[in-house]
Amino acid sequence: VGYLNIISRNYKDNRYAVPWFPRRIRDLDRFANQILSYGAELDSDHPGFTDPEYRARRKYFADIAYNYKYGQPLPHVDYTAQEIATWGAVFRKLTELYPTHACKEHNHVFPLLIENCGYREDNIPQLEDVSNFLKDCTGFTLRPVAGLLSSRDFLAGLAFRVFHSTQYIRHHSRPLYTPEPDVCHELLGHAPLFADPAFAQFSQEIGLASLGAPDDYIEKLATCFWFTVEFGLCRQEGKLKAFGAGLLSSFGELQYCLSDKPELREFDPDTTGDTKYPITEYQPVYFVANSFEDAKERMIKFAQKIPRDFGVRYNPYTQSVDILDSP
Ligand code: HBI
Ligand code: FE
Repeated sequence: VGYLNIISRNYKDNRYAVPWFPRRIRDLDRFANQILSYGAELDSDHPGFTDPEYRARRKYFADIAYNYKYGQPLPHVDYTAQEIATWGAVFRKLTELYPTHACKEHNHVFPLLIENCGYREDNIPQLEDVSNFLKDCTGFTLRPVAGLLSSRDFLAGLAFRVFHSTQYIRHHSRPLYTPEPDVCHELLGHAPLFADPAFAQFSQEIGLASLGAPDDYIEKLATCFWFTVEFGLCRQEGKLKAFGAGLLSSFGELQYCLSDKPELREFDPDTTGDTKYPITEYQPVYFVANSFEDAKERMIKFAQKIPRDFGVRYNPYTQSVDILDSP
């Protein structure tokens, strides 16, 4: 496919070109220096904005992620007693709700994380241990990230079964609130489900669909990600359960999402992908998936509608993406 020779980063100058995308897992190193905001730059309404000690700590975490390269062991962090206490407060509250509110896959994996990865009220698990555990289960791995990535970059990681994870923790003044992802959100919300084979496949399909896709489709895929991986609900044995990480890491919203207040709709990428959502309050609408397999099948069908003159296939032997002639 000759036109792939002109894949370029300034693709907007060239209407025949395709946005650059990673072809090998090592290529993800390129994202490290294109984060949207460096993890240490806090907004004035951030709970840690006026705390110099917290800001110094955030700089430390941002720097280790910024310098991380594929293949290195994930940086081991000694968390302070105050940071562990914050984790403990979050861990204690959320684990009260999981048996009744979380999907069965999350409840299946959680005890394994306690057993194998140091998930405890008095210990913040190391990314390295969680990543190794996930790798054994589904091939998913974690990569530290210094701040927010663009949707395009963040989704591309999923094509390689790589999840970009923050490593810092929220400010101790408000343990049950965070305006951004933190280690509680990543390890309590996201990590457990990446150990589930069907959920891992579903996530990778979103990632593969995103490679080289036009901007408007990246937006639709990011919205599908939002309403599933972040805020998804599913029906299991006739009961509504939460599987989205934004829900499984929020004591307030995890209860609210299963109450009679929000509106529920069936997950379908065609409509879900075009739904607007607020990012600073509880969701007024949730989408319900029948199962991870069904959600995955729907994502594959949706991906076929993305205008793209080539197909992609992940090659696990080389951890690279093969480009196929028109699908
Ligand atoms: N970047 N580091 C990081 N963490 C996320 O959870 C994240 C991101 N960028 C975009 C994003 N999430 C989503 O909201 C979608 O745009 C994919
Ligand atoms: Fe998240």
